[in-house]
Amino acid sequence: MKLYFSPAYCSLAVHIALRESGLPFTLARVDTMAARVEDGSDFRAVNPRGYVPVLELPDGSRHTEVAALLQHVGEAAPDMGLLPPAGSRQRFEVLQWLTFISSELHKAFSPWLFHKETADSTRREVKARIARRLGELEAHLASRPWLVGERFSVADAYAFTIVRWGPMAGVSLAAFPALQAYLARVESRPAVRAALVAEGLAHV
Ligand SMILES: N[C@@H](CCC(=O)N[C@@H](CS)C(=O)NCC(=O)O)C(=O)O
Repeated sequence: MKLYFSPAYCSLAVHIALRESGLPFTLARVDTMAARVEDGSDFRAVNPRGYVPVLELPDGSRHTEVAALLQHVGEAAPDMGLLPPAGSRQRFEVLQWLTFISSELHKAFSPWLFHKETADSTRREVKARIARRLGELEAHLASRPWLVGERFSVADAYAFTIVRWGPMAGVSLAAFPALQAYLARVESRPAVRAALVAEGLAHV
């Protein structure tokens, strides 16, 4: 598999899941602003929508949408426990968290807080909304190590990726100690660390 990514973007979630899965993969770094892949090729030819992540499968087909890609990676490595068995209550919970993170957090941060054109009034409202959603995560994680059950899942890879944007986007995590501890817990995982180092977000 080949992952088209940009450092610290939402593609980090899929990158983490791939490293956690133990599956073989390669990385292709993308400059989304310039629509260029690191080899100089046109990224619009890879994804006409212009965004990462894109996951290219061994058969050459290309796929998008973080939540779907995470499910694919989890299913491709069933022994790693990144995605609970189909039909189980825990699978249902992981799917709920993936959807919640995608629609309530990811798409609140991006594009609203990452574009200088966003009006201050909109920015304030979006930040307040994100803070309310982070408050829900804080309450949930105050009594458990991971979003679902006793194991790290693809939902944690996604939550980590998006919640860590908070301080960069002016959303303080100071009021969320359980979330801060959660970020540190996720970051201490060797596969997560390796993904951060590979993206230039942490040092060896
Ligand atoms: N619906 C897509 C959105 C992906 C997305 O928002 N990607 C952002 C980075 S987090 C991006 O590449 N933005 C650049 C652009 O849209 O030009 C998904 O869920 O995967």
